[in-house]
Amino acid sequence: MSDQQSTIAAIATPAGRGGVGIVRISGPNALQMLQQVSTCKADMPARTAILTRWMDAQGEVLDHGLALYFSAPHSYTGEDVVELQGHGSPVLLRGLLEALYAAGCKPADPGEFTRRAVENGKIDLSQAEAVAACIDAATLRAGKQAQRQLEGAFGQHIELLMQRLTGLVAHLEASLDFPEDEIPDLFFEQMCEQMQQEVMIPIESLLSTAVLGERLFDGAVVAIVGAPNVGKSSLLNALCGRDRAIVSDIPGTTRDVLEIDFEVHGIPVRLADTAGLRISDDVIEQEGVRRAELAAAQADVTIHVADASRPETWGMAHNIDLCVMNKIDLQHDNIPERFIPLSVKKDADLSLLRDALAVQLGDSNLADDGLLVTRERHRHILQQALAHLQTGLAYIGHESHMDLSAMEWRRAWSLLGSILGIGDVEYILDRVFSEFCVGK
Ligand SMILES: Nc1nc2c(ncn2[C@@H]2O[C@H](COP(=O)(O)OP(=O)(O)O)[C@@H](O)[C@H]2O)c(=O)[nH]1
Ligand SMILES: [Mg+2]
Repeated sequence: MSDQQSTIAAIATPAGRGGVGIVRISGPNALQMLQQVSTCKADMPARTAILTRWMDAQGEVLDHGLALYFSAPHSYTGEDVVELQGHGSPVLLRGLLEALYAAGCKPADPGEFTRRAVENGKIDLSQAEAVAACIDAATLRAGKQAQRQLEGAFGQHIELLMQRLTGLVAHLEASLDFPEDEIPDLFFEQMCEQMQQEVMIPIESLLSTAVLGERLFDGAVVAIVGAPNVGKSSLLNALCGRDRAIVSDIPGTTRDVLEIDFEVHGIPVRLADTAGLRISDDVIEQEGVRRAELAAAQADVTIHVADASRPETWGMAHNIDLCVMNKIDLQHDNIPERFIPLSVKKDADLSLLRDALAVQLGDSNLADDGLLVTRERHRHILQQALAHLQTGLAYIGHESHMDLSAMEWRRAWSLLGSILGIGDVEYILDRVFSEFCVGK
């Protein structure tokens, strides 16, 4: 539990210089702290921007700018909150922070503002995680998904499943008090059917989005492999739209693994170009080949590039996810179906390859994202909850085991609740907020 009696302060804007820098204060004495360090008066109105000056502990002016006051509970944290917006000078912001500490503020822990928002019931834990996800999002698509979760859509869906589960558990528990022959034959059958349709299938369909959802935020590593001189480096340059890798007609040009970040349909991808796979006497090239093989083994997706004019480059010993037949400008007959045909040099239309890559990365529905499971934490919980629901289902109808069903289902309910931060979740909060930045 964060110590909510204290008033905390932190710089909310990123480290370094910038146009504007913001210091945030939250807690019961926020307004008093503001008065101590600035020219603001005690009757400062809430939700109004006031131009003010703030001073260091010796009374010397540090900066001037806007003061905003949000009175509890109508604020981000649910407590009294003050924001001071001054110049984005790291030294002056630091000076203000020191003045606030001298006045009695405590330094905020990473994510403490958001943690207080959760503890005060302003947002649920999945929304708090979405705050971090939205800040960390590497692509616009990921950012939009984080926004959706921040607005509460994911949490509301979980809440709905919990409500249905509560209804079913209550129904089952009520039946435990009746003698068996008074319960209609279809009662348990219908209950199982309802449990599956209304709770388990929705959880399964949520889980089916996890590969894409997690990739959207964690990214994926894609390795390009193949024989020397087939056009691997040309493909990397074309895919990322920059002239990054050296392209030449001399086999064995690429030796180190060259990595570049780009995105495919809004999924962050680290693309690795590698040395051409062949037997070589050159020790440096041998090392390049070893690294290429390692990169392929570690990648989430491997793209094998072959040269249409050289059939000896078409075969591949490794586990390959996608096959590209390059240089079809030179030769385009008898190309096996598993290859995506293209010519990087002559007509670099990479849309087919991009789409195929997106599918490999879990993006089978290129239209609307809807709700996605974007965190390992959520996926684990949903998997566990589903397992308990299944176990509970198996006990149903066995007279002596019915209370076990209810127990399993209640366990699933608590698990779902831990997604939202409901229940005894102190350790979960500690873990979730340890990943936050200070000032958020
Ligand atoms: N004709 C033709 N040549 C290509 C094509 N793509 C790449 N090349 C040429 O093939 C040679 C090897 O390319 P590079 O990208 O360095 O291959 P890597 O060794 O697999 O990385 C270079 O001379 C490229 O210009 C293509 O689609 N058609
Ligand atoms: Mg190369």
